[in-house]
Amino acid sequence: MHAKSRLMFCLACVVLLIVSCMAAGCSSYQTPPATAAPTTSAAGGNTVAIKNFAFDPSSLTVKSGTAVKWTNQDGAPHTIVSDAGSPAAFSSDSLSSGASYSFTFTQPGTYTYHCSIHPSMKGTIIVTS
Ligand SMILES: [Cu+2]
Repeated sequence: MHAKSRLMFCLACVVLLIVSCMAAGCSSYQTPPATAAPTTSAAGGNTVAIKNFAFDPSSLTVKSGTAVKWTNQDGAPHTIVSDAGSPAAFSSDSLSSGASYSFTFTQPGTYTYHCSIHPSMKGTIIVTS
């Protein structure tokens, strides 16, 4: 192909891309997947699901003395490990699919934790008095 016609072909591709993008409203490029949105707890809940490589809800508020239960709904193994600055240390074994782990929070405070296998998985438990 001649260099100039190749350039014209590329330009046509770019124009096509822009037109099709405008027609679609670019919505598919701007809307993040639902699982990426931060989730908050439903009132009274004390369970956290682990699914799609995320803690759901990612932030859970419970009263002091509550046992929070995490259940792995993924096929991949996950752990629940408190961050270094957490008011209390907790650490689960590697949870296989369907396995769960519970920890009772007795001190008010903000507890952040993560999955030691997938450091991008982060969660927070807020304990109120
Ligand atoms: Cu994980």
